[in-house]
Amino acid sequence: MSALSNIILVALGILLTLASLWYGQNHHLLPESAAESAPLFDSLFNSTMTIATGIFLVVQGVLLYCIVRYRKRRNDQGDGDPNHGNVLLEIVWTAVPAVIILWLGLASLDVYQAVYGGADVGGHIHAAMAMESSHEAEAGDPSYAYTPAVLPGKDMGQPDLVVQVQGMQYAWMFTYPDSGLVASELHLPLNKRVRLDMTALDVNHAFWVPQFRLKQDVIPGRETHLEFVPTQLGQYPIICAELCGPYHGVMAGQLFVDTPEAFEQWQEEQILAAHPEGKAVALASESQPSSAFATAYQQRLGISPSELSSLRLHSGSLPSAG
Ligand SMILES: [Cu+2]
Repeated sequence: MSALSNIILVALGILLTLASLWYGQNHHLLPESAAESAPLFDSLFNSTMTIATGIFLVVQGVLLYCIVRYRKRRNDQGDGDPNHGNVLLEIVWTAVPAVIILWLGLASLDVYQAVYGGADVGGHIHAAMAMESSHEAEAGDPSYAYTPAVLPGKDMGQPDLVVQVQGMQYAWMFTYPDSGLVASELHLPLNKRVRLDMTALDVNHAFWVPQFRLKQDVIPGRETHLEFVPTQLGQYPIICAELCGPYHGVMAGQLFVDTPEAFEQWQEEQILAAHPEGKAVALASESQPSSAFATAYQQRLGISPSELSSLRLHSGSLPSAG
């Protein structure tokens, strides 16, 4: 090879590396990231994208070069030079992908363990639950007794909030055990560690929030978990990522990341809406009856301020609204 073609080859290599690195960071294929662990996935994805771009450019470049360089020329009736293998080339194109695959595998494991803490998030059949369900089957009871599972060896610190998630054809249901609130929307406070304890009521579903880079199967008779910290205020779609029936495509929920204050207020409003008998109590016990919060409820319930002040109810019967 001449010195000139060596220089051209090195220059092409540098150009190709730069192009791959640039595209790996600027592909815009991912939605915004809104959870603490999302950047880990993103950096792994970007690295994969960088490598894939490099390989794509090399393969397409060599292909184009060969098409032009070894094209059939006029009056050329020959078959080209006889080539029989190239041991060095074969070693290189076996070793390079092997190293890449190995590295990707290890890096993926790293990210997986960082996000899921090495816990068996895929859900395992708990011995007790398996026994329980087999007893029920014997007894002819089709209903399944749901037992909360213990997270095996997960060391992420205690979550600030636990929400039970139930997937069913074709909706998501969220239960907040601390307040007893059941909602069709998932509201979470910003920058708090959340654990979702998930199960399905009928068939397999999958809980997927693309902006959080989290996806987890939701399975009847098992409990699976997700643990994460939402880091960006906003509204995000919850998508069912497991074909679960004819209306699987419409099985979508909404996830709201609220400020802690807005989260508390939402919870109070939901509890009030779910317990109409508690509304008058809440209004009567509201320390500032003229606040926007109370006023809204007065108007909605059609209670006049004089009626409100005549209410003599104690606040003890209000379900824990704060
Ligand atoms: Cu589903």
